[in-house]
Amino acid sequence: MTHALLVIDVQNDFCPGGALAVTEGDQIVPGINALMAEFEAVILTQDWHPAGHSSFASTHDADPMSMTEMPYGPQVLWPDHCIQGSLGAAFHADLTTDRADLIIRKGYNPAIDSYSAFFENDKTTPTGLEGYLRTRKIDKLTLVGLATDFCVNYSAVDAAKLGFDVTVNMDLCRAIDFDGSLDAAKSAMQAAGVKLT
Ligand code: VGL
Ligand code: ZN
Repeated sequence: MTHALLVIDVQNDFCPGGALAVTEGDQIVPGINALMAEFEAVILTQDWHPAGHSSFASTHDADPMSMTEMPYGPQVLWPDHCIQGSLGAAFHADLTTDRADLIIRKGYNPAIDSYSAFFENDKTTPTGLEGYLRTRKIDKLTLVGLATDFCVNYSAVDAAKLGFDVTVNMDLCRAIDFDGSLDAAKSAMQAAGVKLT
């Protein structure tokens, strides 16, 4: 089996001081860097939204963390975050990016959010990551990063549904944990056959 490490959204806006800060989001960085040596491939994802993105509360004159209905289903409205080219969208300064074979960006479609590294939130528009992994014969994935209950969860569940052997290293993830989202995410990942360690 060819085993890749998939590092989800370790970006300034998800770390303390950022626009959508995840508690202790920065504390996982040294452990992720150390883990990279154990994998045949390292892939990083980067949340990458245009200004005025449809997932931003400000775009709808709504309160951050409120819900809206999109053509593809319910959507949390977030504070503006990870705007293309901004410092908030940059990787945490201590994250080792040199080991990355691929950096995959997501959330660039103005009308559709993309939590998963595989499909946008309409669950049909692909990011291209599946094809990349299959053509490189990568069949096993370990996921780490931010946030456990959103982008890690959606990526892990999609990967399992696509037939990859998927593990989430929970020690090297941190959650937003909003409205029961962390418990729901753990259940969803387990139901999809994702191993949580
Ligand atoms: C994420 C909310 C909005 C994440 C990205 O990386 O988990 N969460 N955009
Ligand atoms: Zn986002």
